[in-house]
Amino acid sequence: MDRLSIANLARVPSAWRPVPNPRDLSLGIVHLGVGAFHRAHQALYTERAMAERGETNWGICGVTQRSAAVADALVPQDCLYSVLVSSPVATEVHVAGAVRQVLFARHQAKELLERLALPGTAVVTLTVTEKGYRYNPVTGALAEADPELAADAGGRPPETVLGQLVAGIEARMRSGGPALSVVCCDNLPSNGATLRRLVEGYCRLLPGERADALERWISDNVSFPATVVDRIVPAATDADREKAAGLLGLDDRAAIVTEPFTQWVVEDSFAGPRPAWELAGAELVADVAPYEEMKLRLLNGSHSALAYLGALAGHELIADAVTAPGFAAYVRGLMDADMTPTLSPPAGFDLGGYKTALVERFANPVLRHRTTQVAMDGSQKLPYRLLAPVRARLAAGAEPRHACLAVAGWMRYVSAGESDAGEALPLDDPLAGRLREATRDASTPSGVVEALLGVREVFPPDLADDAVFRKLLVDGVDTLSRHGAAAAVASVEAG
Ligand code: CS2
Repeated sequence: MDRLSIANLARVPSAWRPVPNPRDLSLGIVHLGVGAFHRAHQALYTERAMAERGETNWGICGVTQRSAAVADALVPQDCLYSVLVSSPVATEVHVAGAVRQVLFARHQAKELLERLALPGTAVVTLTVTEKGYRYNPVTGALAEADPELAADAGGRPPETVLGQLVAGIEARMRSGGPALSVVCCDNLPSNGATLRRLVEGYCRLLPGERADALERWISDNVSFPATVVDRIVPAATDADREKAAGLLGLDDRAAIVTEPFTQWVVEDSFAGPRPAWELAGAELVADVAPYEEMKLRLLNGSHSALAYLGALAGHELIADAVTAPGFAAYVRGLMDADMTPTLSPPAGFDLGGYKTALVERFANPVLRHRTTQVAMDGSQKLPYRLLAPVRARLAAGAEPRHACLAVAGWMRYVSAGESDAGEALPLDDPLAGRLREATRDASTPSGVVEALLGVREVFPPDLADDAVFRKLLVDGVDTLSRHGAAAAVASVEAG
């Protein structure tokens, strides 16, 4: 079968083809972390914004950090890829065309720095996952002792995201380049301010004079708008690629499947020009805060709960977990009892409708979103998704039983390493070694809880010392180990 490419685009039905024509685009955005999420989210908003405004200057240079796989899939097909927007009843196809170049940072560090310095590059966006920022998720501070950051600051061609970003900004400063907007599109609390702080922290790892000049230039010329992003985009599978090939009549090694829902709330604080994303459905607002906790706690917090408890109960997919007996009621209980009292949603917002829609989104069977994919990097995700609301509820004198069962689910997932039926569960986490080591000799529920509460990058001391929290966790791990996750979920609901 022929490969998807610009030359073969004419064979794709015209309604599915990208607008504007990819041939006409020049590069205006550098995106760090050109994975499935970016390609099904910001890249589509950008393409649509150009179409609405009749602009052609926002083509995207996508950067892949750790593996060349994305570049190997995209480059031979002129960076085109299809997005299959799938609900249980229909699939819409779009061949996306805004990504115009893909760089593999490890091998093309020089090209990346040059691209970041070019005056035509006005916006940098990032989706590098929580761990890509090399920070402490409890304090929000840069992991200053990280050897990779030190190696980048020492002058090797940068391999970390912060190293690449700051080296690019420095090249831009030296060449007298214009202002730059750096837009974090990862699920981090206050992601704009957080990224600014991390960038400043990284600058301070550089020799004194360079650090001072850079910090000044950044403060005068670089803005870090905050954003809230939302769209469920599972890692693509062979079945997805086969489906795309069947629809397109062309081989597409970079096809992705996503859900119809999409949301992007962007703080309108850009240092220079930007695509007219609002014409593509993004909400440009003065403050994203009211949207942020709602999304991170209700969607991502529930997602993590379903991932750990669902994987323990033997469910491969999030959709299987949420449709298993008791799980939807448990997730709704988690949202209503433990999350909602901690939120300040935008005025007039239909929170009940949002929560109902979330359970429906999780249940979309076409997505094939694996519980073990969402379970990845729990040490980075738990603090903002589950522990922050738990802390707020404890401070209000409540007993957040649902959320604590989810945290206990993570503890059981980490310490048992297998599901209730004895199937191995992968521990894919930057702290995996520490977590395994901490729980190796823990043989009782209280031993497991004690060992993991001692991991300071996950649990701040005041939370680890909270007696109510501890008791709920020990009860949770005990029930999970004796009766399994399905029974534990049912029992928390029964109260
Ligand atoms: C998920 C998110 O993998 C995960 O941790 O919770 O990627 C989630 O699908 C997105 O944030 C949805 O917007």
